[in-house]
Order: sequence, then C-alpha cells, then structure tokens
Amino acid sequence: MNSSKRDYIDLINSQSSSVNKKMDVLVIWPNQPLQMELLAKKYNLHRYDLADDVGKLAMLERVSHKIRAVITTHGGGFSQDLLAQLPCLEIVVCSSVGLDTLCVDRCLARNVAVTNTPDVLTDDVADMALMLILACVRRLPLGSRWISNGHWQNQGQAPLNHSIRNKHLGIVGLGRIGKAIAKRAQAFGMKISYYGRTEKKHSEYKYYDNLITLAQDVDILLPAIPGGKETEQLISREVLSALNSDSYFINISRGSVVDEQALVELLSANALAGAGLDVFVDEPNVPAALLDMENVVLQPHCASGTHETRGAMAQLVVDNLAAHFAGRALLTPVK
Ligand code: 8YV
Repeated sequence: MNSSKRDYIDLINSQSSSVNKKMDVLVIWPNQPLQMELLAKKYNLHRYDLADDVGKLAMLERVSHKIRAVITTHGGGFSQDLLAQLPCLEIVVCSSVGLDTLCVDRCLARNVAVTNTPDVLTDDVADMALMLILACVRRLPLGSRWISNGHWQNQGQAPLNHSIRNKHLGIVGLGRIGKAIAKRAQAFGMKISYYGRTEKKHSEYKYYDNLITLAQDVDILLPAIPGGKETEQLISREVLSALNSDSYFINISRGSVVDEQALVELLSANALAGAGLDVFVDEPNVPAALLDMENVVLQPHCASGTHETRGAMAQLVVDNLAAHFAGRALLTPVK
C-alpha cells in the first residue's frame, strides 16, 4: 500500500476519532438543566462548580492540560489566574451579557474566544427597570403592608402616592437595554433624557453631557451601563447629592456603578424619595440599612431571571460551543 494512501486513511481515522472525541469543558457555573443535559451528551464536563477548594485544585491537576472550553456567567467569573492554567483553552462561553467578572482582554490577547448573551435578556431587564420605577413611585410594598398590617381596616385608605406620568427619567447609557427602558417609559407617558459619552445621532431623547446637570433635572435616575473599572462609582456621591429630595434612584446594571455607601446615607437622611435596586456591590450581601426602608424596593439580581430568558441565554452557550467546535462563526462573539 503506497504511503499517500496510508496517510490518507490515517488522516480520515484521526479526523473521525477527533470528531467523535468528546472535548473537555470546565464548568465554572452551571447552565440551565436542559442545556446541561445537552452539553453532558456532547462534551466531557468537568464540574469545577461542584468541587470544593481542594477538589478544584485536584481537578485542575488532573485535567487543566486538556481543557478546550470554559462555561461561566457573571456570577462565576473567569480569572486571569485560571486562564494561565489552561494551555489548550480555545473559548470561554458566558451566560451573561455583563462581562465585568471575566478577564476578557487577557483571553482575546491569547486568541481565546469569548461569547456572551446580548439581546435575549434586554426585554426582561427593561421590564424589571419599569417594575422598579412603578413599585417605588406608586409605593407598591407600602400598599401590600397597609393590608397585611391591618391598616386598611383600622385606618381606611392608604396614603396617596404619585403618578409616573410626566415624570422625567434620566437614563445613564442609551445602549440596547437603555433604549428598551426608554421605549417602555415613553409608553407610560414619561419624559426621557439620557447621558452618555457621546450623543446618539437620531435619538429623540434630550442628551446631557454632564451627569450632575442630568441628576438636577430628573425625577428618576437610572444607570443602564456595564460594570467594570470604567464605570466604577460613575454615579458618585456628588451625582446622587444633585438629585432632588423627591427623586428616585433605580439600578438594574451593577452595584459597582454607584457609590452604594453614599446612596445608603442619602436614603437614611431622606435626601432621596426612594430607590429600586436589583444589583449591589457585594452580592448576595445587601447593606442592612436598606432592608427596613419603606421607600426602597429590593430585588436579588434577577432582572433576567425568567425561564424564557435564562433558557435563551443557556441555549446561546450551547450554540456558541457547537459553532466553535464545528468551525462555524460564533453567534455572539465578544470583540
Ligand atoms: C446574570 C446579568 O447573568 O447578564 C448579566 O449581565 O447580570 C444577569 O443576567 C445572571 O444574573 C446570572 O449570573
């Protein structure tokens, strides 16, 4: 048998074995159950998420040399220290849109692809923003307590609150989620303005290039920006102090974008009318002072927390991994 024929057969054999060979994938944060089943059928999943610290070290000892992909989320993160231990890593698939806990730049510098989950969560996150605005301004928790505390029987009608119609909403960051919030707020008859590094061409909303001036003019201030160094405490004590005492602060982006200590102090001093918060600096820990404030609505970072959206986010993880190992274009690559 001549050599070229042998090489050709070897090539076929090697390809079929590599195609059938299950890739080794490190799971830092589990995906949705359905998608985990799909992934387990197709890949060798190494459940780093289920191991304790000693188990994690032992796992890396055993498999770090052959890990080709990592599955994580904002909650799981991905450190440059772990990146350095994975010589064969090709891709990091993240089941979040926010990447502030992942060493994205280091990955891309090593030609390790990164994917996230934009667009599929935009609507639910924008709905959460409107829900927090309505819950704060219409005092939803107070109304529930008015019944559960027997005040309605004993004291009659609950105290009046305010309409959100004609309220002036200031959105910090008019990206995908910011725009979706603006569209919803407009449908509720609110006036919309925004702050951003640059003015958006063709935007019908009033642009502010100064955050303090925006805060002075609006009834509700709402950041819709990514976390990370660039936006750390962008909503500073000075910006929060520029808000009027009958204004509200709403946060669905990241706890890191606001001076949380200043926010707690201003709320404690009734220098703000209230706040609606889905994100915090040190999740899942929430400043104790906020827990009993009647004019503060709290949520446990669940803006994207619907079956529909988390299912779509999880499916993007499956589809991006499949595209990568099939040599097809990634669906949601981070650039
Ligand atoms: C989280 C989020 O992914 O997508 C983001 O950036 O913050 C959320 O959707 C989710 O809470 C899981 O960690």
